[in-house]
Amino acid sequence: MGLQSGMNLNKMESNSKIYIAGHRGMVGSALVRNLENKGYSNIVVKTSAELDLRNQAAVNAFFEFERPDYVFLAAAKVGGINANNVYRAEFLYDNLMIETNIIHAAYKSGVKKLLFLGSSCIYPKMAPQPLKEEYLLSGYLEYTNEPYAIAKIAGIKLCESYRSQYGCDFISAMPTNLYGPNDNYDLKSSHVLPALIRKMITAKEENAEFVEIWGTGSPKREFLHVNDLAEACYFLMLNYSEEQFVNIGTGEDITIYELTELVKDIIGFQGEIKTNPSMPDGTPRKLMDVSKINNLGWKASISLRDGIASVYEEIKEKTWA
Ligand code: GFB
Repeated sequence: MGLQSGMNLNKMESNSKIYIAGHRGMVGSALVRNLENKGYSNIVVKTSAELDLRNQAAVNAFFEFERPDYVFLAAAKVGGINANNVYRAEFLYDNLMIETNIIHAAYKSGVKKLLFLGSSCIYPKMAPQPLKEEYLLSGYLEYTNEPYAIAKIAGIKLCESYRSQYGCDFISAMPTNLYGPNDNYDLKSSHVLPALIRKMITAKEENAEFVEIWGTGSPKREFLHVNDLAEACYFLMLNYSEEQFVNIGTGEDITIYELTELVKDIIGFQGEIKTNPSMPDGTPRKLMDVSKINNLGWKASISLRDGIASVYEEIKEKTWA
């Protein structure tokens, strides 16, 4: 299959000014690494202390002053199932403010191209699997992450609407569950994979009899290494300029119990795995249909075992705060 029309109209050059919103996060930092490795030398970043992205006036002033050519919108309030479920107002408010301010300022200041990052939780809880892009808004959302999903759906619709009304080259990408360097290891707010790695390391050190996981262990999830995600975002920035968002994933999923066994094996913990059904399972399954990005010419390349092993190598000496 050929690339979509409109490709390469906006070719990022090595000296193009590129703003990466959220550069301290797992996704943003992977984007910075990826672009720097490719020789991009004019990358603009701001910490949240320097620029509060929820502040419209501050964001407008920043875009007026810096006038970036390209924007990767990876800034977001993120977390695992528990953080999404508990901090519902913050997940809705912060994410709506961040994306609305950036997308509107990008339009006003004449950004050449913007890539907005969403999440697989935008799909209806009971959508058929694998999740095709066209299933968006075809059913009810999963309760635990409904505020986050609503914010991310609004971001998709902003990009679509600014494209259709103003002709802005704003695209959206929906990654599956991510992991990699710079992840959050706080057991209350993290996603499942960093939580499992931390729990297994601690259990191994303490010679514990078991590790407890949340929920029943039966939900299925798909995991993508963030370096693969960064490569996919770069690919889309160069090669895709259409209204419809694009799924990014591996196209393979496993149960949380199987994931726990894999982490246990990699880390070498000898004890048992116990489930805790009093904690929520969330969506039963969210497997991305990745045929669109595969047909465009991009495929994930880091296997789950290799990816987890590399994260484990990086953090095994870490002391937990
Ligand atoms: O990764 P996770 O927090 O988020 O949880 P979601 C995935 C599954 O792992 C759930 C189970 O079924 C959890 O119950 N799990 C087992 C655990 N043990 C643990 C643990 O120790 N910690 C955590 N965190 N989970 C999030 C959404 O959903 O995924 C966001 O809330 C976002 O909106 C993100 O889309 C990618 O996959 O359930």
